[in-house]
Amino acid sequence: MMSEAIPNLSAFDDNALDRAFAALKQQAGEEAAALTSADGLEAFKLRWLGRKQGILTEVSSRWLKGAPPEAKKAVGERFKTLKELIEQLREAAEGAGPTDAVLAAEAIDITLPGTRRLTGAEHPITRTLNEITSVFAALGYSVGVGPEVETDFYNFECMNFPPGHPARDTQDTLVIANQERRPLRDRLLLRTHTSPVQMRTMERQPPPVRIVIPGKVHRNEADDATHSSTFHQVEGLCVDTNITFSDLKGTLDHAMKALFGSSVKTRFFPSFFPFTEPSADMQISCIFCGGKGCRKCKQSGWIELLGCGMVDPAVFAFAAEKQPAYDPKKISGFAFGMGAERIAMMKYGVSDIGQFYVGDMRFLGQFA
Ligand code: FA5
Repeated sequence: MMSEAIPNLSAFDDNALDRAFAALKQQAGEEAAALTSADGLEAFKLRWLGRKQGILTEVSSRWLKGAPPEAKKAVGERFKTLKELIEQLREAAEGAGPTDAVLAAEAIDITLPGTRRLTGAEHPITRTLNEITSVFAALGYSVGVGPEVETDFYNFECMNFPPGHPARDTQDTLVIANQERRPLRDRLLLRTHTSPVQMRTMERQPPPVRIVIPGKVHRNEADDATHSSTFHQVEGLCVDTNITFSDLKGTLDHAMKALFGSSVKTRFFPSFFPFTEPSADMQISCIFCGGKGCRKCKQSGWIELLGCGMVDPAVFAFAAEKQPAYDPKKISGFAFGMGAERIAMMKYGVSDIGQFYVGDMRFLGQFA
């Protein structure tokens, strides 16, 4: 087929050569202009540039090689410009992108309704954890994490829970099965609070320590409107020289004002935790009635929010086994722990804790 694409040359003078090459140039230009598809472009390249049977190969072997020696230079120059033209046409066609015909075939109907994408949002518990941690981050606290599957040692023993303490009871703690052959302190359980991360932190670094630890905890409890067997806590620990109960009160009072508004008041009641001495429960003035008394605060004007206290010397003694600088004679500290769900329920007016876990879009969508 290609042999018919170019005629035989009978004369090799300039005029004859100009005419012959001009005819090919015109032909190539017309064919390139008519290209409408990627397939057409491929065919054009094959027809003109194909190595075995392309027209340029044909011109080279029949017109150039077949030329008498005195005409070779004249044919060669014209061949070169023809080749350049074909290359330019190819490049232009390739760079032009899809032609109108291709675009028309691929066009979408913009009048069709689109696919509505749901916008993701932070889960209210995640948001609450972030809000609490950022209040303390602004006070220079760092943020830490610890394992959810914990040993009896970290969850209980080093936190000064005496043997037989009710929280060790399997009624309250979810333990990992088949651990009976291990010593008690190595047995695994689902941590019941974030307090074990206090010890993990102190074992890693000498004082001073200022850290908040958000995390998930588990207890073997029946679910009801205000209790869940899986919930979240934020732990706090501050250890340095001369840390007093006033520092604890000042820090938590500031944090509550940052979380709930500057008019919120705090008060502290004696309480008990094995790992703090003295221990306290902290209450805030009711954020619903401002302290006057309402149904939410059971007419008391106050809402209990967290447990706290000064770190018990017995806890420092465990830390000192790995970090001698935790000498209770030289340093002191306070710790606190709060439930994130309870705070989120208050902040967002949620009356059933279970709403946080069921993944109901009608509930979660309100936080988007
Ligand atoms: C503790 O867990 C202590 N580790 C807190 C602490 C840390 C005290 C450091 C002193 C120093 P408690 O068992 O009270 O304490 O739990 C703390 C908070 O977790 C409670 O105030 C409550 O808000 C939340 N909480 C407890 N049980 C549940 C539950 N079943 N569902 C949802 N929230 C709960």
